[in-house]
Amino acid sequence: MELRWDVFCRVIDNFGDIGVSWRLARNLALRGQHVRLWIDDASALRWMAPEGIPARIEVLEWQQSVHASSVGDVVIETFGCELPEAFIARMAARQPAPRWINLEYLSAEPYVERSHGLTSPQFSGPGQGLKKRFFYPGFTARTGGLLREPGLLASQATFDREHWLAAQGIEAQPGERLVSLFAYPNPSLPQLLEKLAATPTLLLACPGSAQDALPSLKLPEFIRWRPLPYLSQDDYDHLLWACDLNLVRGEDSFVRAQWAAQPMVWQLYPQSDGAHAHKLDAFLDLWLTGTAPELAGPLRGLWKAWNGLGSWADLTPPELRRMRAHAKSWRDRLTQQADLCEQLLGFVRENS
Ligand code: TRH
Repeated sequence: MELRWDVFCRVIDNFGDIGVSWRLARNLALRGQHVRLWIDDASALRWMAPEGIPARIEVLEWQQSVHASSVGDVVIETFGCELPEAFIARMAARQPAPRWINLEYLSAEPYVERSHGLTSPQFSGPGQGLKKRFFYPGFTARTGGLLREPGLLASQATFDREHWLAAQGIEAQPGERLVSLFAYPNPSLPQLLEKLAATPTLLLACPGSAQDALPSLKLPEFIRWRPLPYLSQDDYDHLLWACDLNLVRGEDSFVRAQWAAQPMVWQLYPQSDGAHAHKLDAFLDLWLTGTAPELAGPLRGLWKAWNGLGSWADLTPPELRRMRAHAKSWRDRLTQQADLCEQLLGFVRENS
């Protein structure tokens, strides 16, 4: 089924909005779908997608959607970005009506399973008569799953780590492990470095707060670091595959670290009402279900401490070998689940 999709994205801050929308557009195009991505600030695509815009995708100015002469078969509103009223009015006038889907934020909290697939009929306003459906990504069978390209695992299996690292000019010394760091400003960076220092480490810092903070920190003896430029989305994946430990943040890099199946630590976007603490606990509870307490305890401790929600004192980071085994079994479990685009296509078919 070849459909026309209108995906709307508003960049609020950081790169998650555009990162997820772009990945969604690419995933749909890979499955033969046609996508118009309406976005208010596409500037990050210059580094996220330096290879250019693939066939079947158009990237368009958000404002132009007001004058669009047609509406696709499916309209995706990412993260409740509120479509322009003029576009909604065109949606309401279209015969048959387009399927209208709100793609929500990723969480492992219980409300996700309860809310996934719910419908909100529009009783008034320009969209009167339309139905908006809520689509929640997630980690369990009763959610919408996670974005994963069809060939992802096959590309991982043939990835040449040494070749990729050499091409980036990244050279680890013998015995040194590689750690990627993509983070929000985090006062715990010195404590993290202390904990990492037990093993010689080359820290690869992504642009942003880590690169800003590191030059003024006194590094423990066994830690070296180097800044990375913004990588394309594909090369950011390669970085995650190449590293022995990945510190990731937000939403999309967090998902990509799970596909990478390497040890990881997640930093959540801190919210003033503390909502991120519940979100973290919900994920840890699910992720660590059935994990031996000797691994689960230190992992939980490390993740909480990195998020400012637990103490660094007496914390011994778990062995990477054990973290890796856990990461692989979690990845294998996730791959049993239909990916987000497969589920989205099914959802659209069901609701036709
Ligand atoms: O940038 P983020 O912090 O975005 C976040 C999340 O969307 C979060 O849910 C939201 O509440 C908050 O913003 C406001 O982290 P995230 O989601 O990992 O997005 C980063 C994107 O950037 C992702 O698609 C990966 C991509 N990326 C690259 O392509 N190259 C790079 O070099 C780096 C560092 C990232």
